[in-house]
Amino acid sequence: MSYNKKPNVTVTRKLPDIVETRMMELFNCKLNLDDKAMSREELIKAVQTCDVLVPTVTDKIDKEIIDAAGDNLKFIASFGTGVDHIDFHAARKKGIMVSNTPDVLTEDTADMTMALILSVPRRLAEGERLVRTGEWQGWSPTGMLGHRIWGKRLGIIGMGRIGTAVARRAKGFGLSIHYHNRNRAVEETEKELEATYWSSLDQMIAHMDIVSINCPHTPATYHLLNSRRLSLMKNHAYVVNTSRGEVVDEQALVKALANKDIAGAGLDVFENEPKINPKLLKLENAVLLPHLGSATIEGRVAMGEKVIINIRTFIDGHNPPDRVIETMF
Ligand code: 8YV
Repeated sequence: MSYNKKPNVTVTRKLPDIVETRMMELFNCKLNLDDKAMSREELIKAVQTCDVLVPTVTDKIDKEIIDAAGDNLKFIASFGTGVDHIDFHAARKKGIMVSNTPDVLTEDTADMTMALILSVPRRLAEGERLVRTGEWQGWSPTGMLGHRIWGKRLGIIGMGRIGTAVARRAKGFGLSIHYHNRNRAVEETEKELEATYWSSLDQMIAHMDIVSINCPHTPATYHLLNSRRLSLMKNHAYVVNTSRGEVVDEQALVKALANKDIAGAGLDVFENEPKINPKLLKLENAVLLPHLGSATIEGRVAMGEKVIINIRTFIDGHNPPDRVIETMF
């Protein structure tokens, strides 16, 4: 596919100014300057008129929307790494290519994962609340005791780019690294991280002090951490999720937290975000963040640059560097 004129590109959300400026120079762009998430009707209208759609995680590009697309829509250049908001198979069937923005948010997301790994056992958010509400009575030898990080076992579910970056950080904090992944990591990585591979997720979960979810949400990982698996965890163990809410059965997690079947959870993502299970809001042993994993200006500009490169290569008739392929699911 090669375009003689500037392609019509619809961007569904407000992107950093520098990204939008460059996109306006290169493409015939429809931007969303007031950043109000587009309704289904608006999305359908958009796919009927644009050549390229740039959605984000907040747009559900399902089969119905893809089927409504005009013949001109040939490329969905998503702003983000996860592509679970797009029905990839419906797109492929219609000859629409999909790309994402991997790599550039790896370190930021790993930082936020590490922040949650530290925050939950050390009761950071609880402590902050105590100070802000004026209820802090001063230091005491037994006040607000948490649990030590150093020497504990971290089990990483999904040892891809982000999982590996989490492991590198965690090793520096004295955690021993354990992981479960579809494929075993290369020997070099295992050696560097002194990582132990568990082919059985159930076995790994049962032995960990902290479990971090770093796998993508796919049909195979939906509710991977369900009530059965949560019940295998130790009572003193913590769950951290910076991937997608759907990987955890949130109802089951809330129950496990409320019953103290597990000790706590650090969540940056939720099953029905931005709606949060009200029971979760009441739990002191949960640290809750508003999907901040990749929220750095550097990261978001780099994601925008990737979107631009993917669109440019596509309209020049080449394979976009971050083309999403079947085997990712
Ligand atoms: C992004 C993310 O900000 O890239 C991802 O998969 O989860 C986020 O950090 C978001 O997806 C942007 O669309």
